Amino acid sequence: MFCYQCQETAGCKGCTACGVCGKQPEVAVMQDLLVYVTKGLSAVTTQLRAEGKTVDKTVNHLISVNLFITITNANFDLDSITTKVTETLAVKEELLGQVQNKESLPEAALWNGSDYTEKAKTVGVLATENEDIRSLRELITYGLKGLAAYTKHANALLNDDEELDAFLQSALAKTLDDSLSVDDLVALTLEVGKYGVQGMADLDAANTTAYGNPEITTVDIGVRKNPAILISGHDLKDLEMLLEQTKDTGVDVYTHSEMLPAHYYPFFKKYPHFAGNYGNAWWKQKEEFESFNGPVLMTTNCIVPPKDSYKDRLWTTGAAGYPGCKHIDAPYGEAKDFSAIIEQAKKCPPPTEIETGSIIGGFAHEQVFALADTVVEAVKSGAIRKFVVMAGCDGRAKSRSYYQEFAEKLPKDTVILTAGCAKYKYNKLDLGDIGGIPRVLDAGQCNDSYSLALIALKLKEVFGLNDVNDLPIVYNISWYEQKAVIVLLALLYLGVKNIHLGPTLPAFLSPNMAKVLVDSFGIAGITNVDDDMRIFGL
Ligand code: FSO
Ligand code: SF4
Repeated sequence: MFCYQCQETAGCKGCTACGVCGKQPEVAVMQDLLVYVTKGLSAVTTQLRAEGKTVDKTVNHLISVNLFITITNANFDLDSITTKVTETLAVKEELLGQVQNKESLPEAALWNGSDYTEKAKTVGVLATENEDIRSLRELITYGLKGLAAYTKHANALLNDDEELDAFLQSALAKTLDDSLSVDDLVALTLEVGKYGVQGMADLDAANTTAYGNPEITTVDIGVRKNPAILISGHDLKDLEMLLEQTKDTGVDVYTHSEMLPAHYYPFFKKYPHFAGNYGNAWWKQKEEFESFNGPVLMTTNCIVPPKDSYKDRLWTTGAAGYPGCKHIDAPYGEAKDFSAIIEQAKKCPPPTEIETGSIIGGFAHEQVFALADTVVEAVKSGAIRKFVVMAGCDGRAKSRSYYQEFAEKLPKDTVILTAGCAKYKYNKLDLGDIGGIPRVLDAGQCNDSYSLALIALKLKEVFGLNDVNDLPIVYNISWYEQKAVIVLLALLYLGVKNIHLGPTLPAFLSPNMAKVLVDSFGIAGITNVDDDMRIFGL
């Protein structure tokens, strides 16, 4: 195996024996094959569109889910990944029969073998020899994986964007095209960012249409006395179904990690048994799932291989999977049957309290726009000197304590704008407020970084600036997996410069490609808190 798609990759170079995430080599190579056949299917759908034919949205959904399955910590289940390879090949063969001109199709579009394991070993990252081309192909593929994850959530809310799917598939196909130069692939990378903005806008529209606009909300982090289910990941439709089915059962529902922002949506406030948020970012789940005592439903990635003590309480749905853990699913638009989880919950003791108090969030675009006068006044008066975007992911690495220290040392006239699970490094600190505006404004999940971009664009308009980089906003972003890659590419597409990215730069950036990002966009790493404070002018 060779995998270097996430920030925790072994030695900042690549996982070769087994994933730091716990991914076994046979799973890693089968994921490589799933990416390969998905690219082959995408080449076929792209050719069909070029020939004027329509592609059914079930095929679009399959492609998005396949990519999502291969995101870090999403799916460790060899059987379900292998089944997806078979399903994808079958769909591809059927569509291939409709293609008139097959001459330009790549090998991946034509391959229909049965020796998956042997083939898988030949189609991984290292199959591309030129390290710059490899770097760009992987950067594009990882960005598309992140985009596919957001697309999948929008699809679950019956929001489809054929233009976006067509782009996603054509871009996937282009990563197989040996005629493309480094310059072509750099241009394609930026185009992926453009569609990243569109994909996050689609998901924002799907979420806010279904559940209303997030609003300032205080979320309880203690526990109640009832047995309960913990729901983690990013899929709000899954949460809605779970809340509906647990109504009047005596079972409470708590959010974990990236599901916390669900509390900010007006729709979910009508459920009295929606009890609060339990725990922290994904990587602390081994302790927290144990002490939660009840079942845990993983709706997306960020599964840590479970301890035996709670493995029988861990359930997956959607793109997530873990061998030995039960999986529940249903086609989009149909209800998933969570009754088995609810029955298990009834037999479990209530959660053990691990903290008390509350946290505040809900500062997505509409809520911040509603406060615009106060915010603008605070900036004009100098009460707020700078905004610091500290969005992205949290992770296991000790070096990430940098972000807590950075938040603690920020001058009192600065405000943190956050989204994603990175927030857990500072959303429980007592950083106070500025004239009633909390110093940590949480917009929501990582995809809600879209809100942070809208807020920046709004401020640019209010202050009559020509360039978003003239705003008093600095970017100190932490990344872990591929959704952060699409968020980064989206910000670059919007023209944001001088983003600092940590705790380490991606291993998949070759020295030349890292130089392109540094020279063209001012991307930089992090050093230490005190020096970085000076570099940021804080
Ligand atoms: Fe965190 Fe995991 Fe949302 Fe990621 S929960 S690390 S960026 O999946 O997706 O922020
Ligand atoms: Fe390694 Fe990250 Fe790939 Fe897991 S996802 S195998 S930790 S690079």
